[in-house]
Amino acid sequence: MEFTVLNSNVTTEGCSSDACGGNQDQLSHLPEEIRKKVHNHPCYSEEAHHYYARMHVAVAPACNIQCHYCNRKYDCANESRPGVVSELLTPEQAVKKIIVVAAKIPQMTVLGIAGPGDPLANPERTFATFRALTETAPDIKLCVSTNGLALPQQIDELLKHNIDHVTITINCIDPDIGAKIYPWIFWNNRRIKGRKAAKILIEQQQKGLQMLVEKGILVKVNSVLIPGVNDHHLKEVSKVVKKKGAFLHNVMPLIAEAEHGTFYGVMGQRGPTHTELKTLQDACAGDMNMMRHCRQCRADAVGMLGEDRGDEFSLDKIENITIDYKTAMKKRAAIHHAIEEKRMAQKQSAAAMLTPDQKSLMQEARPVLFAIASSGGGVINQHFGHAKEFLVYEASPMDVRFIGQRKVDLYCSGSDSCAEAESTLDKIIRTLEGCEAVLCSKIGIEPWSMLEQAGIQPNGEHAMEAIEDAITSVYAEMVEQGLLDKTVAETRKTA
Ligand code: CLF
Ligand code: SF4
Repeated sequence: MEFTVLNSNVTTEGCSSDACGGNQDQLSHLPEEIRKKVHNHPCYSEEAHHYYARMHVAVAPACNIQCHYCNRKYDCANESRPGVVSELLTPEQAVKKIIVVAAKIPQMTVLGIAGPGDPLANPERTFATFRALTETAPDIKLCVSTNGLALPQQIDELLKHNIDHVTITINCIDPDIGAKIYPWIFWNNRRIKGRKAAKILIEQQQKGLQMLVEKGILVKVNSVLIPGVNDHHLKEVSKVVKKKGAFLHNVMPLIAEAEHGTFYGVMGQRGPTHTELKTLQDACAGDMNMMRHCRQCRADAVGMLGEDRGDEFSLDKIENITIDYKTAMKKRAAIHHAIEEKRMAQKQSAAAMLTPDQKSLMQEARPVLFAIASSGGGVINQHFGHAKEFLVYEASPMDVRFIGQRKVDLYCSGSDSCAEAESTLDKIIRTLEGCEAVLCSKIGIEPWSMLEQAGIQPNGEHAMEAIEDAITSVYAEMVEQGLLDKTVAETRKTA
């Protein structure tokens, strides 16, 4: 499965390179055919994730390897939030659920199978689901995420289902490092352990990657950053997979909590800090396109990245719903068309908003990090107190670019919890370290003054504006007001 972990302490952030793969404009150099494949895939295009949703169906319970960060009895600790996959589905149940979700959440463009085990270790269930969907819902993109062990043998079957996107989790290319991550694999009806097991897994992953690339399938490589185990090795992994034609690399933080019952959790293996993750992502970005907006989804996630609407679509809730999918498909197409028009409108260059004087002033300005409260649509549309995460952008004289997201506890979760709000706010302020402004649709007086004291400027004046446009105008104001003459540390000191 794809490694998706919830870790409130660690977030992905930090692209400062032109190579950052998620941004649609940065994909503009790609051939039209490839851009078509990624333009509405919320994982392969950073811009698309503001507009389009994905869903996973948990049809694949078994796994053919063991990772030290996984305990599927506690859900897969690196695949999802703590808690179990709510429902394991048969392919028939999965297809019914997908059709209902596609009709009710028309911006859902991609169906992924990512667990809770490995999709290709459950080929009958995985391919039965894909087969049925190819026939009934041809407008939904199909996506699969695998550890790669069974990949080479399954490529022909994958090709039959018109799958354009495959994720392989590759944590190493060195069997000695692999032996510290994978205690065993199940291969040719035998359990194989240690270095030998890691060597087979690595060979299969690399072979599968090459075969997919040869067939024109876009491959994303996920890597779990495990400090002290593969942290110094992942840059090399990035280089090698890029050379072999991987489209995107997604370096994700290890989550290892003792309560998950994973080997690493129990042994006290820590996950990376913000800085360690960012440093490695930046280092890898020199070699290839990096994904920065991964939300480490559950294996049964439904909705926009970062949200999970799975509860709304449990089997008991959809049991009596009947969908005429041909009609639903027409409505979906119309809604996608409207989304594309909105995207085009928002694409107008933010830089074009600036006067020549502002542009000249900004030439020498230092970069600034902005935290954005947005619930989607590429606009600033969320109350500070309702944000579960903040999108972090870096504004510089060159451009405005997305660099990651930071998860936070809800500041405002109802009147009963106000006593806790202050400490939650302290935590949020710590999480927003390095950001100099927060743009949101609204914000209360209390958080406003605490943010100001911490040297972070709150701003609620750009509600419903496109994120990049709002950042550009606030950045220009900061330059004009001389606020950037000081360093971030000096600003904090005087606040
Ligand atoms: Fe799912 Fe993965 Fe396909 Fe996306 S998720 S199978 S590529 S449709 Fe996306 Fe979720 Fe990160 Fe995965 S944000 S965990 S990268
Ligand atoms: Fe768990 Fe298997 Fe996924 Fe590893 S590949 S994280 S063992 S389900």
